[in-house]
This record gives sequence, structure tokens and C-alpha cells, in this order.
Amino acid sequence: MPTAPRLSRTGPAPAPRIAHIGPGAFFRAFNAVYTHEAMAATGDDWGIVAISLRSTAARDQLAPQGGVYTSVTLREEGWQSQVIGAITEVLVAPEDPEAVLNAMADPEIAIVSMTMTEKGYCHNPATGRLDLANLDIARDLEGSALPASAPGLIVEALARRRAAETGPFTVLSCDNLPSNGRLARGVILDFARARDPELARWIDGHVTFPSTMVDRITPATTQGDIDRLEETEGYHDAACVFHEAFRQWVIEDDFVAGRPDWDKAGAQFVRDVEAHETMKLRCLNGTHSTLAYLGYLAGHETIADAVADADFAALCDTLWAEEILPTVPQPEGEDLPTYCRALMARYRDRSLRHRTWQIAMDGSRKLPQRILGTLRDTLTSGREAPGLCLVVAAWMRYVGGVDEAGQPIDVRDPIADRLRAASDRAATPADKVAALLAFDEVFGTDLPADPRFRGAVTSAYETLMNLGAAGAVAAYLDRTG
Ligand code: CS2
Repeated sequence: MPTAPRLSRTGPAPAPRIAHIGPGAFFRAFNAVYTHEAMAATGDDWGIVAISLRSTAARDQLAPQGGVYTSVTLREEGWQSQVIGAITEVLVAPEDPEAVLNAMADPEIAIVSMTMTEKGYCHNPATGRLDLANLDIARDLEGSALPASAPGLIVEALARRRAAETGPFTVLSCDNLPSNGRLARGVILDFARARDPELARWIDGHVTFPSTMVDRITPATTQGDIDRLEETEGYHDAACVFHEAFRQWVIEDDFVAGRPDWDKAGAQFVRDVEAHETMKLRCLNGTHSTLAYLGYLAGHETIADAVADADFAALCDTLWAEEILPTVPQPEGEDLPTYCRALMARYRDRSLRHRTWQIAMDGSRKLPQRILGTLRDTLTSGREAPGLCLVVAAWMRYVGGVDEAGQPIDVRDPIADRLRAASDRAATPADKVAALLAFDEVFGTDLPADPRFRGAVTSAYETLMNLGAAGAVAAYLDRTG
């Protein structure tokens, strides 16, 4: 039980104008901090009603302290804490979906934003379309109960806004997905069409779905973090977040009912964010997943541990130079080699205990935009990508659920059981690779049909089994002699 007094709000909460789905650590380290600072700079009210689709944790942590919490910026030389007051309320959809719909349908709400991870879009990762077989989607379309999925809730809220003639809101995706605004638009229109084509036409003509690129490394908060904050700051804060100093938010400026002056907090408003998204997803998230699977299998607990291993640092540098950057257009205002050098410095930051296991989560939803898109572009151009094929093989080894010491791996993924079962049914590396390539929701149909890809992944899987992850990385680095 906490011994120090709990953090609490001093002064009035800002009037809510944003509803946000996904009140997790990243949102509290990123969106809410930018919004807090934008309100401080302008005096405008842009309070946030946070909405959880699953867990009560964020509500239980934030409600007793009036929605305020501490954002802690970690630096090698120490930390800097800031109390954030942008969140006015946290709703839990499974407990009270009507309250969630009322919040989104409130005419004062100008933006519904999301940091709900790749899973929240209920899409087929290979096609980007709404997965109508998704259980939540099927239940929401059956219509006997209030919606539970993000697409279902957003469409119902828009239906209510349309019926009340109180106008649309902007849907702002802030997840690590390529063209995330276009993806959000697609799944929401797919859902609306399946429910009411006329409503879909209204949404298509009135709602905007700008894309964004979001970036701030934010490890999961531990009890040790909470205790350390209590010792240092003298108050208890169950909702605190610890993150790096770096942050970057690039946003397409396409808002139908207004927005905060986030640029006053350092965000960049642009006409087209796609180049920034590709750069970040492939250069940062692609090497993050590389270090997650190969690093975990090699026994590295954190990203900093992994890149402290010279071979793993060289692996990132080689992947950037030879397999990733050739597929990444340089965004305006960026220098890609400088960007990658800065990424390595961020990875080396030992004050961030960013676990490889945490990043390894949900790989079936992450690999398509972090690794497979780069691979497709490489193969289409006639080049090879043995390093990225090794990452795919390492993911396959990882989801097999047994590490190199024969110990079980706690694999977290929406289809973890299906992946494990497919791997277990296969005996040889080639059969295991074939069994996992058969998941077209991850690999589509083109990559599995490409003998160059299938052969390279199979060879990499065999190398992993023979040499282990560390040996496979060394062999990759030595491949050109
Ligand atoms: C990480 C990301 O957990 C993961 O998958 O790769 O959360 C990463 O830390 C952020 O995208 C950094 O901006």
C-alpha cells in the first residue's frame, strides 16, 4: 500500500474536446504530454476523455488522482518529472459502452484519437481491410448489443452525431501503422457500409482521417518505477510513465472540427506524412523487432543490452545501410544516415530498461509494416535481404515458444496459440517455415510464393537452429567475408 500521499489535481480540469481510445503508457507519455503543453502555451481547453476497450487498469490508476499523473523523462544523467493534467476522465467500454458513446457523441468532442496498438483496428494486416470474421466485429455487426470494438464504437458515435446534426469529428490514428489514417478510414467505412450504406456515405463525405507518425520510446512502467518516484517526489502516482527525452509527432493537418496547437509543443504539421511514417516504421520499428527476436533468443533482456553486443550493433548498422535505407525515401527535413545514428544512440540509453520481450509482443500484427514491406520492396527491385529474412526466421523460432536453453517463451500475440500449434505440427525447419508462411494474414500470398524469400527464410531458420541467434548474427555479418 502507498505510504506517501497520492498525487491529486490542483485547479479545474480542462473542458474535454478529445476522446482518446487507448490510455496506455505510450499515450500518457506522448499524446497527453503534447496536449498538456499545447494548452499551457495557448490557454485553450483541450481536455481528453480517455477510453479503455479492455482493461480497468488505467481508470483504476488515474481516477483516484483526478486524471493527473507524472511524465518522467529519463536521461543518463538523471530524470525530469512533469505533472500532466490533460486527462479529465477514463471510461471503460466493457463496463459502460453507453458512457463511451455519449462521450464521443458530445458535440464538444472535435477529435477521436487512438493509440490502441495494431490489434485495435480489427483488420487483416496483409490487406488492410476490416476483418469481418473478427469476433468483436461480427458481434458488433450482429447488433443485439452496444458495440465493443473501436470501429463499432466510432461508427455508432458518428451515427448519433449525424442523427443529432451536431457535425462530425476527426479520427486521428496514432499507431505504428503505415498510412494509419487511411487504414482507420478503411476499417471504419467497411464497418459502416456493412451496417448502413447511407451512414457510410455521410462519414466518407464529412469525417477526416489524417495520418500521423508518432515516436517516443516508452517502456512499460514497473512497480519499481512507481516506488522510485514515490521516494524521489514524495507522492504516490500509480499512473506515472517513464520515457526517453526524444519525441517526434508528424501530423497531416486535416481536422474537420479544430485541433490543439500541438505545434506549440513541437509537433510538425505537414501535408503528407507518408515518407516520415515509412522512415520511422522501417528504420526504428524494423530494427526494434530485429533486436527483439534475435536479441531475446541470444539472451539480451533489453535493447540497450542487445546493442552493447558489438555484433548486434553491427547488425543494425548493416541492416540500415544494406537492406532498409535503399527502400526508404528521405523525408523533407531529414537526413537518413543521421537519423539512424541517432536511433543507435537512443537504443544505447541504459536509463530506459526497454525489454526485448515487450517489443516482441504482437509480432503477427507488427511484422507486415516493420519487416515484410521492406522485404517486398527489396525483392521487387531484384536485390536480396538475407538479414531481414533472418529476422523473419527469428520471429518464427520465437513464436515456437521455446528458447535456446529449452525454456518456454511467454509469447504474447493475438494468434499465439495458432502459431505455436502450426510450428509444433511441423518437424523440420523447412516444414516449420512452410507452416508459418501459410498465415496469409501475416505474409499475404506473394511472399510465400517467392522461392527466393522462402529459401532464404528456411536457410536462416536452419542457421538459427545450428548456430543459435548470436551465431546466426555473426554468420550474417561474416557472409561477405
Ligand atoms: C516498439 C515501439 O514495442 C514496440 O513494438 O517498437 O513501441 C517503439 O518503442 C515506438 O514505436 C517508438 O516510437
